[in-house]
Amino acid sequence: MSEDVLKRLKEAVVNYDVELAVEISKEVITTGFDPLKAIEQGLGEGLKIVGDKFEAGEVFLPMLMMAAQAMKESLAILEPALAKGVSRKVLGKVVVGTVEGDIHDIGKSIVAAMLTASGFEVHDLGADTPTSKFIAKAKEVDADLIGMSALLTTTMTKMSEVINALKEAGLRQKVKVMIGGAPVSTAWAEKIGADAYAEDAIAAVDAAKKLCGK
Ligand code: B1M
Repeated sequence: MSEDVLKRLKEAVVNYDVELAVEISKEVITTGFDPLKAIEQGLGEGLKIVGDKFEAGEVFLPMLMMAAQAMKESLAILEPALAKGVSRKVLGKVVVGTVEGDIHDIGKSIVAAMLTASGFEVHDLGADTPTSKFIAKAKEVDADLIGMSALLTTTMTKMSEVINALKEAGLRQKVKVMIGGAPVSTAWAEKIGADAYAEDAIAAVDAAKKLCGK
């Protein structure tokens, strides 16, 4: 299968064509094309285009939702292929979630899938995760790392709330913190006292390995 699959995946998302995106994703699996490339350079690029159009007022929320649906249904097919070849040795225990008030979960789920595929034990709390849930889960599983995602400028402040709650629980020395998502940055990570910022899923795996001493 040639690189034109990336173009076709991108176009399927841009055209809100859920069925076609799913069909091409199945083709990705059967032909052995790189699933991460399909997600990031195909589907993800399409979603970026629709997001920009949404911001410019050229498309409305229902269309954005259809594009997101195309990405989510395709991810359900592609994600299991990311997990192939997982090493049995657990590199670390990671609690991941999108912060409270934020329902964007596509990027977070890709990061969770890549961490799992790379050998981490991942506890995914989903989207709209209250601060207390991050802390309770970290305690319950004896986590090495908390990974938070935020896609809204209005919700990224929740990340510092989680870090403060970790300090209050006496866990900050033990539990490292990684953040990601479109509005956050290295500068934001430094400002709130997070240990790392990761731009994408590959960077998230690298950062998680460093933070867990691997
Ligand atoms: Co919304 N949305 N959205 N949205 N949406 C954005 C974020 C926005 C930038 C669109 C825009 O205006 N251009 C804008 C935010 C503006 C801002 O705050 N600056 C926005 C808005 C305003 C909203 C609503 C408020 C719209 C409304 O209701 N009026 C609403 C939010 C409701 C809420 O959360 N309370 C809303 C809703 C939605 C949908 C439901 C339609 C849908 C989400 C579906 C879902 O996730 N289940 C949606 C989508 C799809 C988007 C865009 C188009 C795409 C986000 C995405 O999934 N990208 C987005 C525009 C954009 O980002 N360009 C937009 C693909 C994904 C693979 O990338 O999430 O960046 P990303 O993840 C990357 C990296 O960031 C990184 O790795 C991932 C893989 O490479 N990463 C991490 C992410 N998390 C990480 C964690 C890590 C490490 C790395 O460590 C733990």
